[in-house]
Amino acid sequence: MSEAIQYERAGDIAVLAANNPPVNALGQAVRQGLVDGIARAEKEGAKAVLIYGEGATYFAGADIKEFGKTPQEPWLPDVCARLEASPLIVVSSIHGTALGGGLEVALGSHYRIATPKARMGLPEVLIGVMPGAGGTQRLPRLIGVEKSIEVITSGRQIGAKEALELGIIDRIAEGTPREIGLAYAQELIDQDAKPRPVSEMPNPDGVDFDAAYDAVLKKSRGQLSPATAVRGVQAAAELPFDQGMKRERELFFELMNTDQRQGLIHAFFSERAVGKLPELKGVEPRDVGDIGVIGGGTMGAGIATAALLNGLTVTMLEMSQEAAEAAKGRIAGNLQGALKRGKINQDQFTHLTEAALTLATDYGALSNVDLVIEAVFEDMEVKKQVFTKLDAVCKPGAVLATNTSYLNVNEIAAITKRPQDVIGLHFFSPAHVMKLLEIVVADKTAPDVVATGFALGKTLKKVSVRAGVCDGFIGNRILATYRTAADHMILDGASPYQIDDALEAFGFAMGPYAVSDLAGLDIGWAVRKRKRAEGMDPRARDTNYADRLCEAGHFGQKTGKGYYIYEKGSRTRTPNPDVPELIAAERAEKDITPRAFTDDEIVRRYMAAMVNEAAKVVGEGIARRPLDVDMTLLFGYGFPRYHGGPLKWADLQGLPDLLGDIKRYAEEDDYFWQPAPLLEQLVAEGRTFEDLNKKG
Ligand code: T1G
Repeated sequence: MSEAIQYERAGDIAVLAANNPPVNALGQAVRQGLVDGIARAEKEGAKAVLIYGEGATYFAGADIKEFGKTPQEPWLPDVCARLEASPLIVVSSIHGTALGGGLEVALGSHYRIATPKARMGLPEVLIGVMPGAGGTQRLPRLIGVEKSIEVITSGRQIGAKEALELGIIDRIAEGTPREIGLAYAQELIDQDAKPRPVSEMPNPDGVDFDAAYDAVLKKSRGQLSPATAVRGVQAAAELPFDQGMKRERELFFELMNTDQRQGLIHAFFSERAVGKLPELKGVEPRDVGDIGVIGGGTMGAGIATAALLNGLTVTMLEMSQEAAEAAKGRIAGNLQGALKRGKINQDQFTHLTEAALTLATDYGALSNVDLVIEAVFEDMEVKKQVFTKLDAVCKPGAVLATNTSYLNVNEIAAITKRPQDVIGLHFFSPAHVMKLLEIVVADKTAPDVVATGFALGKTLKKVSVRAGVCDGFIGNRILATYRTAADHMILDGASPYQIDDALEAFGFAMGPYAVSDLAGLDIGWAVRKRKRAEGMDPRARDTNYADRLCEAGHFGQKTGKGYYIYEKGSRTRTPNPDVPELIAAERAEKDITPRAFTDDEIVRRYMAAMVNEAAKVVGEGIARRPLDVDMTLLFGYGFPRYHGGPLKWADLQGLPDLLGDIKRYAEEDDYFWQPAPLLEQLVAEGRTFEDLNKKG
């Protein structure tokens, strides 16, 4: 018997306890242990078998680390079938999260009991596959086709109460999974209960599966797995069980062999790896309980909201009582959202806005906070004034953070007597919603201050990425480049609307011009003016047609007009007819004869610019690893998760072809298209960005 499944007898009940931390993933040893365990129970003449998980959870699914490797027997569908075919009463007792293959093992059992806090689901579509061990065949027999389609294509977790109501489980009981499992198994024995194979239940009624498939595909923005899973559920309605299992397996392996599965698995593991930096091993973060936020505008109020929602107390410092009250209003407005969604109740809302939040207009109020985040106007002089005051009033050891999105954190740190306590914490708007947090480490930032940044990010449930100091850090620096590539395509003949459509077909929720309308065209306008004032390289291709829009007061959604026109109060967009004229005028002014672009070329150029700049960011050490860039683009810039991130996408495309594209584009513009040294090195050495991730 493998130690991954521990076998013991409790009277007439054989107990199979999973012991494969941290999540009892169904690796080969666990699968073998279940098969050996059921055989031994039958041989010994037990009357029932109890299966449960030691530690944090029942089985949390197949072992994703085995994906892409040669599958080893016993295969999970066969394990589930073996349990189900047993003449003994097979009981699963669920706690923690029974997910994917874990729930499928439970569905292969005859009876299912759960603790009140147990959660379960079939999240396989979220990692690019679909249930592959009978989930699409057994679940519909238990809860029907429509509910199964919703559960499987959403991949959501279901609480024990809902699972009981749906009929996924038979019982909820307080106690350890072992206690409640043994009691339930004994009760079943006493009742002379019989095995109850789900596979012998009748086919569930069907629905219009083509309509269901189309609806799911439309919602998935190009991701294949949810819609493919619908076809698996269809087999449950239309085929005998064994044929349905074969159909499920076919569809499962179709998805297993897709780039999207590789992208989504990369995202899954990278999201967990990105916060693990070798240099932070063993470095203790400083305690943070009370924080100060300076500046209660959109960003500051969002940061304060995130902190309040995650158990921190906040002192909001503004220039005047009136401004502080306005900031409180913004915070209360944000918290109303959480109240409406049921994330907090009325008492918690009152506590957060009245007790956990303090308003102040004097820096002295910050003398005892553990960490301060300034979110004042993006101007170096203003930031320096703020940090000079913080340096004077904050207690020794307080962490002084700036939320700047591009200013030089070294320069800010240098104004203080404690540069080791200064760090950048770059939140993304809205700060209480967006998961990305760039932790910008200046030259003198102390390691335990970096660790404190990551600990704060964890408290705020952010995906934190370490960034070095440069203009735009990781995300905004790369954004500036791929956005410029799009602008160049417009000057050369593409339309902003074709570009938006092409990139939305690639998987972005919004194309770059729709995003600009959402963020406000005045932001890009300010950046263009700043770069012109700083002096641009004469080889850089500047563009001014959008300046004309801004000069006319058209800033996008907030003014109702930008690249698109927005009917009052609605988000639906129609192209602004003025824009093509402005573009044509600029092309004429620059003597450019426009040419046609295919959607493929648009995507290829846009992504080549993104990958090339990302390779520079990694090569210069601004980002620690390629996966750090991937997570930045996924969690801060709406990059399609099923591509895994720009550098995972690049690996999947093949770096030599991408470098070839860049060199070809450089023949037209060798200033913008300078191949990244790291990309050239990897191609020369026949290596991938993934090889660098493994180095860590
Ligand atoms: N396989 C391998 N490792 C896993 C794993 C899994 N299924 N789930 C988690 N880990 C690792 C994770 O990488 C991390 O490792 C550690 O466990 C703690 O995870 C046939 C084919 C269970 C809700 O998709 O949703 O079954 O970083 O940090 O926040 O139909 O992990 O410590 O080295 O996330 O408490 C379906 C995925 C698989 C569940 C726990 N199952 N996991 O969250 O901890 S496909 C899933 C989760 C399948 C069958 C198909 C979460 C969690 P490290 P963690 P957590």
